Amino acid sequence: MILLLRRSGQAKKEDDRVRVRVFYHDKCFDGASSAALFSRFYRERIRSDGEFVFSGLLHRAGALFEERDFDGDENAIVDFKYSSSPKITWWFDHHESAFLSPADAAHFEQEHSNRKFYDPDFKSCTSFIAAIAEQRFGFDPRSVAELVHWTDIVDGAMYEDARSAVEMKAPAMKLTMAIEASQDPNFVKKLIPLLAYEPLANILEKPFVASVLPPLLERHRRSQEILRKRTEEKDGTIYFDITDLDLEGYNKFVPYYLHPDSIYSVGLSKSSFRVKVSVGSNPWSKREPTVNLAKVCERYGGGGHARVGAISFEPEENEAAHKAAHEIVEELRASVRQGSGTR
Ligand SMILES: [Mn+2]
Repeated sequence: MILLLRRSGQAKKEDDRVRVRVFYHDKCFDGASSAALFSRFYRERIRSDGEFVFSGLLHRAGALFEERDFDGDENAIVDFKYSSSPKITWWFDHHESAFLSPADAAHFEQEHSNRKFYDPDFKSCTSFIAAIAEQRFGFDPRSVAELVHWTDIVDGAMYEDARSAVEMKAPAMKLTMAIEASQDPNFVKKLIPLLAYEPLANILEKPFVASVLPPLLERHRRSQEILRKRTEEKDGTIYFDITDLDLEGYNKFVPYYLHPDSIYSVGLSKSSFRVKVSVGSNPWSKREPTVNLAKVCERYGGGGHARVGAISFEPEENEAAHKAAHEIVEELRASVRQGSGTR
C-alpha cells in the first residue's frame, strides 16, 4: 500500500529521473576517472535518464562513511572501500585493503546482486569498471580507451622511469597533478563529467583547468627542491617529514627520482584533516621489494596495495603518526639489511 502511494506520488513529479550519487576516491586520478566511467556506463547501459551527483571520499582516521550521505535513488562507491549499507547499490574496487573489517568482507561474499565487484589484480579501478561493463553489461569501451590506458599507467605506476613520472609531460599526468594538489573542493567535480567524454588534451585547455596548471607546476617544482633537502635514504629506505609544510598532494615519485637506488619510502605529510604516513616502493628499483605494504599499513589502521599504502591519523595525533612512521622505517630498513631474500 505504501509502495503504491509512493509510486503514484512520484508519477506526479515532472522530473522522474533517477538520482545517482557516485562516491569516489577523491584527489586521485583513478578515483575521478572511475566516477566518470561509471556514470557513462550507467547512462549507456543501465538508465539513460540518470542525474549524477558526485561525492569525493578521502581516507581519514575514524568513520569513512556517513550513512545519511547515501541519499541517491542509487548510491555507487568506486575505487574506495566497501560499505555494507543496504543503500549502496553499486561498488567497484581494486585495492588490496578493500574491506574495513572481516564482517564487511563476509557481507560482500554473500552479495549476489551482480552490482558489486572486486578484483585486486587490476592496475586501476577504471580499467576494472571498463572490463566488467563490457563483459557483463555490453558496454563498448572503445570510446574510453585513452582514459583506461592512462589510469593503468598512473595508478599502476607504469611510467618508463622516475624522470617521466616527475616531468609530467602527458596530459593525463598534468590532470593527475591538478587532481591531487588542487585545493578547490569543486575542481574534481567539474572535471568528472568531462573525463569519460573528451580527449584528455582537450580537457587541459578548458579555462578552469588551464588556469590552475601554472601555479601547480610551480608548486611541483618547489616541492622537488624541498624534498631534495628533506629526504634521507638509508638501507634502501627513504624517510622524510614535511608535516610543517603545506605540501600534501606532492608527486609521490619525487623521492625515487632523487634516490634512484632506493627500494622503499616512508613520508609524513599534513593537511587540515589528517596527518598522513605514506609508505611506498620504488617502481624502478633494481632490488625487488619483499614487504607487503598494504599489510604493514593495515596494522596501523591504514591500507592500500602491496606496493603502496598509507595510514591516516587525526591532525592532533602527530606523535602517533611519527611513531608509526619511525617503526615502519625501521622495519623496512631491517628487511633490506637482512638481504633482499625471499619472504
Ligand atoms: Mn585506484
